Amino acid sequence: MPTPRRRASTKTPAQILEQRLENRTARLAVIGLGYVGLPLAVELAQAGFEVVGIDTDEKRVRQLNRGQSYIQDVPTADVTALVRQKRFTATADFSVLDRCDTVNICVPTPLSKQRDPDVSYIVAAATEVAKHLHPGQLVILESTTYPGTTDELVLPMLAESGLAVGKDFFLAFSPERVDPGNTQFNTRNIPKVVGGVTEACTKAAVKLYRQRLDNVVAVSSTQVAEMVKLLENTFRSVNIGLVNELALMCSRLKIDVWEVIRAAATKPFGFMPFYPGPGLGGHCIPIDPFYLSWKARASGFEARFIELAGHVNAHMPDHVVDLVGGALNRLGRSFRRARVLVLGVAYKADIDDVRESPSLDIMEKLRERGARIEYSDPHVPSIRFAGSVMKSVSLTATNVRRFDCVIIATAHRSVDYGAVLRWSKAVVDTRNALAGKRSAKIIRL
Ligand code: SAJ
Repeated sequence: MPTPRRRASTKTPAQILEQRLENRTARLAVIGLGYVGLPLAVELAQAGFEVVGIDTDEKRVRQLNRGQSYIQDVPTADVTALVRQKRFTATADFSVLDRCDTVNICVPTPLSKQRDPDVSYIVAAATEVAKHLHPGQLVILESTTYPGTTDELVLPMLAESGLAVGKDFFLAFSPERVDPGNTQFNTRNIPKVVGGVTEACTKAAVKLYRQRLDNVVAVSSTQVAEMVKLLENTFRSVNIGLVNELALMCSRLKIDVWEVIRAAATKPFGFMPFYPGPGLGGHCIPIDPFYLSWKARASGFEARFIELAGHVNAHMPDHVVDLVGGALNRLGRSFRRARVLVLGVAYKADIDDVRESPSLDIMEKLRERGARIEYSDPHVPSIRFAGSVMKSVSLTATNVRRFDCVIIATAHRSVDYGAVLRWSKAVVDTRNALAGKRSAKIIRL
């Protein structure tokens, strides 16, 4: 579609952008169409904007342009409708940025093999944005990262254009808070924190989000916005580490840690329950705190809570393996050639995501000890394990009876744990899925 010529204007770039956002004539771009970028692109398109999604994965681009969604929380019907209305298109071609007024960067920020921040995806995206940066453009980084990334890494790349931040273009950070599978909180109703390099940058970013999101919270800088997200997820990691350590203590003191937490949770203020488990999975909690501790260390500060919580959480798979060893011993078995079924490989209940799942750590440790491992997960039909494809075992009496020990590693709500207990010789329950059940076959975390 030919780009309509726009009359020269006496307005400032900020005023032009504000007007285009107000009247929905702004063209918006989202880089990275995963569990963060695609829901955002759909919300903005549903607000009436023309949105172009950019992803380097050509398969995803083709799927989206056929109107298909591959993200659990984004209905295909929504994508189909927006593609049909020409409100949303996908591409792998970054030159579309020449015609876009705003760009949201929603790319992965994993850890490197050395457990340091891997910001290569941010750098790759910012390199493309810099190539196509033009007056009046608003750039917002959403990927979880260490405080200072926006100002120290992205801004210099964009400033090389000679354009002035806060005057010619606008740059901000806004942490993603998407919780995949959460049916109550979604991209539209989760409060959105935004911090710009300058006040004008913050104002422009707030203006964009306020066109669609229910609650936008402006903060004074990109560093504050970056730190907000890291506090949120470090808070979880440290508190999970605390209850995991409490579980290890209670195990030695022969106290039921689950009963302790249940009773403590009756406190109507000043307490928030967290629960012990087989370890820490997912692409946020095991990773984000180490972005903060890395930055702290670079500034000469040792973030001991983060490191200690990481150590405690990373030890939990070993603790579970010890419990399995005890269960097998009581059956007169050793690990060698024992049959063990891992129930639940997703990293948390009722989702299909296995990234960083502690179940996989537990399976690997048991395999190293000579046990014969299989898994069952209604949400995960197959996984790659020990270099080959492993299929989920269907949960039947015949199948469960083949095993010497069953580990409840993720407690999906769709599973009948009473039946699993009846069919099992021994059950290591790491999620209190058998709460209230009394049996010598149960070994609880
Ligand atoms: N876990 C425990 N005990 C707990 C809570 C979690 O062992 O009490 C384990 C889970 O089994 C999982 C890991 O920790 O393996 C992470 O669980 P999570 O509940 O934190 O779920 P995530 O990783 O999906 O975290 C996301 C985060 N969302 C974003 O980063 C945008 C987090 O900030 C949310 O608070 C969290 O979802 C949520 O509340 O569901």
